[in-house]
Amino acid sequence: MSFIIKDVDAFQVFDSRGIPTIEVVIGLSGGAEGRFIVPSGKSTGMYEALELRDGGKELGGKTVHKAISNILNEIAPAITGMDARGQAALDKVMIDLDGTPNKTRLGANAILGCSAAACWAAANQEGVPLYKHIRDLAVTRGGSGEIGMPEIMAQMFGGGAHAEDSVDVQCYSVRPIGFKSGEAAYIACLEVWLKEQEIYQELGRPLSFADEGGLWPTDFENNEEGLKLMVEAMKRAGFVPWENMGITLDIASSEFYDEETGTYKLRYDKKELTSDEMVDYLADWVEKYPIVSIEDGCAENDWEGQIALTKRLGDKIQLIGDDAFTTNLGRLKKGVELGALNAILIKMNQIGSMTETIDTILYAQEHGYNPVVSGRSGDCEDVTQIHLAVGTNSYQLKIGGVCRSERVVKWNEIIRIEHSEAWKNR
Ligand code: 2PG
Ligand code: MG
Repeated sequence: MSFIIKDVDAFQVFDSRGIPTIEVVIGLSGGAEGRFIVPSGKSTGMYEALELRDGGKELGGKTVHKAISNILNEIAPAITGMDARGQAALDKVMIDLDGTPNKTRLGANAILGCSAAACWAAANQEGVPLYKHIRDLAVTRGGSGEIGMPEIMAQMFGGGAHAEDSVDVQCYSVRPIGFKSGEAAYIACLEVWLKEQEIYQELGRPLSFADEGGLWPTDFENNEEGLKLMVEAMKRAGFVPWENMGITLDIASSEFYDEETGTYKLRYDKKELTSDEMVDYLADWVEKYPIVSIEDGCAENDWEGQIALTKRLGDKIQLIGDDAFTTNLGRLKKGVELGALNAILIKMNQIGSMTETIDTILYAQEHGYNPVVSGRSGDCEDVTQIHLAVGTNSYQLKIGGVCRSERVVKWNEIIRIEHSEAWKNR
């Protein structure tokens, strides 16, 4: 009975932006422990499960004391005595205890903290890497049991909500194509990154950084300039655009979509575009630049735009839904029915439990939508996303820039896994 949950502890820690979040520690009767720190977004989708914060004066209202008290006083008594290997049963108890569709009573941050900490505890008690335990969980939910190292993308410029008052586009990343390992792909991104900094210095721009570690888009002429700079840096680093290096963009267009007028207000380009014009705007970029993936090209409620975008570009490039799907199975099903987009961003805290996250990944895979596991702008030293991507054989990974500890800890985990005996003998 060594997998029985014995203790649940939770306390406030801080993310990469210095914003409070929750760390949960779960101890099992066999002596193993699992811990997890909940990530947090800035450009959050309106359909995400609720991140419970206190409001009030302390730390801008961002403290998480209520969510922690919910863990200690409600969740802990409900899950103590349960088997940590029974992830689905555990998550169901917490979801039922919350009793709301969007986890608004206990908080998705409280529930996910316990869900993922229990997952780590079970893996640690069993003495296996987390990705193997997640693989086994996925099999119990109907998964094939395949594991795999995801392809990667890495941010070069951070804009939008991650660099206030700069360009509208939130994330300009490079995506290595056809590299033999995660480590080799990461090193390729670093080569481009070095050239990006060299170009910035030649232009006399400061090397300052946005929320996810990419360069701050200082003095960009327009949203398009980031694309030009990326192509230049790729070439200087010796890569061939389209052949072994591509561009991926997170437009995060819900941030500048005006629901009332149904238009996209690209402040930085001084343009106001209808949905169709927004599709044209992006299609024009795809013609001119080695863009292989676009995320949230249209806004979360603009399904017509998503469908038009998919008709126009869906057979050429990857089209990811982040705010559109929010890792929510119901929203993904709607997208599949409508033929909107062809890939889904996966963020555990958008939905709030490991089981629901895994179910959404499996559904995406069954329906030909690439799952792209993602970090958040407020992240930390936690590496769960890497194991989630590997253990579910998710297609791709998006964890922000190549530098800053909360990102590098994840790149290093890829390298660590690839160098492990367990991986070599998989
Ligand atoms: C996104 C994420 C990560 P945030 O929009 O994809 O880049 O940003 O965590 O702020 O929602
Ligand atoms: Mg996004």
